[in-house]
Amino acid sequence: MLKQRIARTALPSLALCTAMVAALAMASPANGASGRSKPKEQITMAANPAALDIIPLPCFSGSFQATMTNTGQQAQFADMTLSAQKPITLSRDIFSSYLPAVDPDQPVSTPVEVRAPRDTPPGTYDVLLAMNKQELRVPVRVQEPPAKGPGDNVALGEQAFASSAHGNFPVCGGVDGNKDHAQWSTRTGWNDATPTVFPDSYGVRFPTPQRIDQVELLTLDSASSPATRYGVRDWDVQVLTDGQWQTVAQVRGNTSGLVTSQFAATTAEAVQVVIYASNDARYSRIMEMEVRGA
Ligand SMILES: [Ca+2]
Repeated sequence: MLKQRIARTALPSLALCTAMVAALAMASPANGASGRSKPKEQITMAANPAALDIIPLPCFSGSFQATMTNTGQQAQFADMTLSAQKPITLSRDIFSSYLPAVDPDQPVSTPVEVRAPRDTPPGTYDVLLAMNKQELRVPVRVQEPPAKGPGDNVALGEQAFASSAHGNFPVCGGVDGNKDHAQWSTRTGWNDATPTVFPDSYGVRFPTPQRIDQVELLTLDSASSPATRYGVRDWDVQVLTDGQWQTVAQVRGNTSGLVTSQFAATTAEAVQVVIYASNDARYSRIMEMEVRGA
């Protein structure tokens, strides 16, 4: 069921400052009986957040939760189609679910990742959620990318990689610009997934070779989880030049939350740290890695 074509009806402007917006679908009664029929199909669509800001770099994707809720009196299957204005891309283009008719209503949600390729012009792009004859617009505001000139952090938002990544600690967390140790475990840092097994490695690849001479490594150092107990202890800093990794700095016996390694300026395609030990001998934890050049 629900295979009818999506009608692209014009939407009234929506108040988008709230955390949730919803559009109501109510199909016509199955027959023309006047005033007696209960609505058979009554499904709401929602997006949370209702609008999002993203930066056109590989590690700065955004996401929202797409939700369908059956507020009617009959269980049904529903198909939500998702589309995006080019060049924005989405992690899925359809969301299908069985929607029970229960009281209280039972929303069914799925995460949708939103990406803007590098060099996407700043501006507002539409993501559209459609179902039956209703449509919900999710504005995606593409921001200016951060400056990457001399002295700037050239790792910010670029493609991070790691030997492994623990569930809630994605590789992008170490290059997202968030250095608030109190927010550790909110996807703002990287943690490996091989407890007690070393070495681990974590790095970032540049879109074009960068002239660099400094790596700042912030390891976990919060009030409850100080670097002396949970930070990384021993690592090498390596740069990738002409496809070969070279060690340019070494750190041993660290107990600090921030270590700056400086080295002779070199042109690198990527930078990584190879971690040999942490202070709890279990996990490698990086809050942020910053890379700079003169
Ligand atoms: Ca971070």
